[in-house]
Amino acid sequence: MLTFYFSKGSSALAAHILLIETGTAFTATEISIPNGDHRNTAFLRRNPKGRIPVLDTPDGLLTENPAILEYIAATHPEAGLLPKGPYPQARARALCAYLCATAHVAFAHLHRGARWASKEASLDDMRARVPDNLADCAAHLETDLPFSPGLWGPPLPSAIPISSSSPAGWKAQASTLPPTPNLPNTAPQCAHVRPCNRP
Ligand SMILES: N[C@@H](CCC(=O)N[C@@H](CS)C(=O)NCC(=O)O)C(=O)O
Repeated sequence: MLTFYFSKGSSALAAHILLIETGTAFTATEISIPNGDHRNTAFLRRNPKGRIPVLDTPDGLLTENPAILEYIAATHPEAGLLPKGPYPQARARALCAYLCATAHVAFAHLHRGARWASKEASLDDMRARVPDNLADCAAHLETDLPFSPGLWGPPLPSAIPISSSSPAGWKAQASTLPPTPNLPNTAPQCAHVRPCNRP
């Protein structure tokens, strides 16, 4: 039995969706980021990084969205979540890496700037850049990355783009984003293709 640690409205949604869609037996434990549960001693013992999501597997703990998503894909080959062949697989990993290491970090500059700077003026400056940086990410995802059936599961890899980059964050910035008809950038838009992806 797996245990999945999540916070509502966080990037944990992507893995949560895949756990449900693959019919995995798991227990979900809420660690509320708004309530500060991710900084509690008990949770920090589990994940000293103090981040969500965490997946407790029979082999040990897993952190980092791309690793957790790939673990679910690898343990459910019948679900066809990871495409076949080195190049399609590398493209799928490129998508997850971009969301995790670029888009998510761009959004983190809104509320987590203190990780990188301490002067109030620097924090203000970082916050001010968030809409443009997220718009760049959305435009890049819209045009350059593959959103085809078969990439992280049919009919759309919806769980990955909207969730690994924090649906709440994208939604908060939605008015500043360029039109992205190929990129389902809010949870409600994806609800019809991935029914468990409801806010
Ligand atoms: N690189 C990590 C990032 C995880 C992460 O930053 N998660 C956010 C929630 S979306 C979090 O735990 N935030 C709490 C904090 O930054 O203190 C991943 O992809 O899993």
